[in-house]
Amino acid sequence: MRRHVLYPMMAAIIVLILCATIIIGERSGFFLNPAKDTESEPSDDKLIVVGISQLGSESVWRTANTESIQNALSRENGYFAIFSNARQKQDNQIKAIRSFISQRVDYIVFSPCTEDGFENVLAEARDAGIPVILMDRTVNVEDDSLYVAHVGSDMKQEGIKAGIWLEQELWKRGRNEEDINIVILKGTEGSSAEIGRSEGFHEISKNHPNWKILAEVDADFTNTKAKEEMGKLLREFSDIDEVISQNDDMTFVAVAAMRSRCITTGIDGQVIVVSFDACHEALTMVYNGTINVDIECNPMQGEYVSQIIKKLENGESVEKENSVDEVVFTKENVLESLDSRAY
Ligand code: GYE
Repeated sequence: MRRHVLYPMMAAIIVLILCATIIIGERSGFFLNPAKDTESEPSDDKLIVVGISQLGSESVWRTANTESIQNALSRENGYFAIFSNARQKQDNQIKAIRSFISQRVDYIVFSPCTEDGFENVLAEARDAGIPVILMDRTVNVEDDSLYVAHVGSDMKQEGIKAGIWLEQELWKRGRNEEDINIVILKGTEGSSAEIGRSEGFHEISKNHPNWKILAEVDADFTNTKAKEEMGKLLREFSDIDEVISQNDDMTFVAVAAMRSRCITTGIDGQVIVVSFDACHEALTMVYNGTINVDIECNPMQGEYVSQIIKKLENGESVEKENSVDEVVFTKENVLESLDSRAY
């Protein structure tokens, strides 16, 4: 064959071989950035697979809690997280946990909407050899080997803090002998957050016969339900001295409902307002004086959960109860935390 025919043919064959190599290489992942794969992110089979069953997205607090766990259990940190939002429905949580069990995840992180009703599904997880870590709320089970650890707040302590704050406040105002009419907007009935905060507050209120609890209503930790319930309470009672609202989202609408009826709240107002959670917007209202006190509940629990998983991976033992640090915010101490509050 002549050279002027042979050379172009050889060149074409080489180009074809190169193209085929590139295509095959790309499909097999050979040309993926090797530095990224091997150095900054662990390979898939080294990732710890975690099923996260979050109970819902009902509040600002919950959004912060979800972000915290998703950031902590990221791929860069060595995790493959499967996230499920139960939209405040127990059935959805049970389904999510069953699905994690059938996917044979390594761990389950679970924030239970209510305390009761999870015994069977937790037993299924334990039988499958999958450790369960409770985040935020807890469960009511006879056998506490159904979960390995709980990371969250001491909700009863939070309720006690609210009661003690009120005792001291009424004393300062010289109103400690006076009848004080109280209404309570409760969070989701049967959730450990509602049970603990209610029990804690009652533990203090029972020492004060002059504290008259006019009503305790379930407002589900949501602003929609709280709007409805607060409206009813304001129609029913014209002489409320104090509103205790078990989370900030409910507090916002309670304060707005009172304002729309020309009832003033807070430090110089007619109605004392006690809130829980301490998100940025509520802390701003504490600073402005429209909310008297906010009992902090710390949602940044993801890092603690991750540390527990890493310990279990190393075969180390872990504490069953892991409480997060929390503060009581009033106008006196709120300013120093206001700027840094990210949620
Ligand atoms: O206070 C509330 C949320 O369980 C502590 O749930 C949590 C509570 C929190 O909806 O805002």
